[in-house]
Amino acid sequence: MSRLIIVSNRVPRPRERTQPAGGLAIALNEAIRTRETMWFGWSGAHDGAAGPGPQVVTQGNVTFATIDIPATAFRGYYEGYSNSTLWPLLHSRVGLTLFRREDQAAYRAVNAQFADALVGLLRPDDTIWVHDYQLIPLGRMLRDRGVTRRIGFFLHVPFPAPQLFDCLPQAGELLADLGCYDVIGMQTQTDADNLNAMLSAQGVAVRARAYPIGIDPVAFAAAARRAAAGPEARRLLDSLAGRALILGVDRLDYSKGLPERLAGYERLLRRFPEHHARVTMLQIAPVSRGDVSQYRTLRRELYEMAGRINGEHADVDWMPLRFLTRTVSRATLAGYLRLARVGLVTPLRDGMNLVAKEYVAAQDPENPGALVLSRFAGAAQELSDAILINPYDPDEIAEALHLALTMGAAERIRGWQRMNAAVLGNTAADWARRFLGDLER
Ligand code: ADQ
Repeated sequence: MSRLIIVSNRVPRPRERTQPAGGLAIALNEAIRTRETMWFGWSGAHDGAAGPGPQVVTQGNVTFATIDIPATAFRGYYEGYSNSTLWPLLHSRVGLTLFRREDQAAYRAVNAQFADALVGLLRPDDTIWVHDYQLIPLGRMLRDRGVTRRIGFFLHVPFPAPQLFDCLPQAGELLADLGCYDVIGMQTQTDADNLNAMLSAQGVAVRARAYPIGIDPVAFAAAARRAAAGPEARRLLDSLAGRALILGVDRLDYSKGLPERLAGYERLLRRFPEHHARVTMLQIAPVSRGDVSQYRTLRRELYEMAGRINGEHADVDWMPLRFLTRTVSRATLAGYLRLARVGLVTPLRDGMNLVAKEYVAAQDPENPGALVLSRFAGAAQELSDAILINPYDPDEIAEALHLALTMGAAERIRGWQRMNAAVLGNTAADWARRFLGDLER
């Protein structure tokens, strides 16, 4: 079998390499474990102290190769074009999208830096798999440098309707970049259809296909069982004093529909007073991209909303909402998900949303909770047995929460069994196998 080259913006940090923590590392775990792999990406450093060339470390059958990116180029590439142009646009948020020529130049320059450093590490028979919107031009840049091997690209985030993507001044160039890949993978058929409409209008021959990403549900369920009996879950459970837990877990990102979620919970408290002092909502939302101004504004808005909700509804012995912006370990998180009577996942747009699948995997089969899920998350395609909502309507969220909180065990078990079958039927390993199978065919 040829060597697999994974390219992503970030590679796992040294301490994550044996115990993968990030979504992509976990998803790729099996693919990398079973063949010789090189994982290439940004080191996390700007200074170039290690010299201009890539830093290469081999651990078992995986080689990690990383490069530093100068701070000024990084700002335009990452905070600028990746996270202030492509991220909002790909999530259909044209109003939040910044269009700056200098960011686009930095984005292409850093992609070229990736290509220059990677090309020197390649062997003639490598299979190359590029990940996500930060690296769309990389395939073409490798081709320009003489790479003829199979190169695949997977987009982890959604792709918007053609009319929206067309707002991007450099749309045509990015579509031509995508045309240089042998296989283009998207999370859902809708994303693939949106991109394909643009590719065909542009005269590009290659077509995107849907490869919905999964989790490792067996391992996650085992971790949830273990953690639910551990001290962290115990501490949470004791603090609830018998109240039902509604749990939300997301990066603090405007795509996740967090203000809409809090508004929905607030509406539940107003419209369904029978839940007063019987329910507690915990939202864990670690700060993400704190250097981008829209993210700082969002954080302020959420602090303000959380304060208001507690101020208006709390009692001396009951805080309706707990809002945390620190991260928790994956194991602890798995235990919390198992304790939650309701998993609340309300993105306005999301490529897949792995938290929804993790919530399902974490449940106790004898007494599972209910999942309230935005129909605009990719996961809604597979988890159609969740309580699907439109996250823009706080009343719909409130009604779904009321339904979830009052649903009998038999109905919860029925819904969970179907969702769990879907999660088990399409794992992270299946996803990687399907994509690589097509790429190497
Ligand atoms: P993200 O936008 O980061 O991923 P998601 O799919 O939910 O969103 O994955 C987040 C991962 O981080 C999950 O495994 C989750 O458990 C973990 N996580 C989230 N909040 C956490 C917290 N507070 N503490 C600890 N861990 C936390 C992007 C796309 C998604 C797509 C994935 C994978 O935006 O749509 O599903 O990539 O393709």
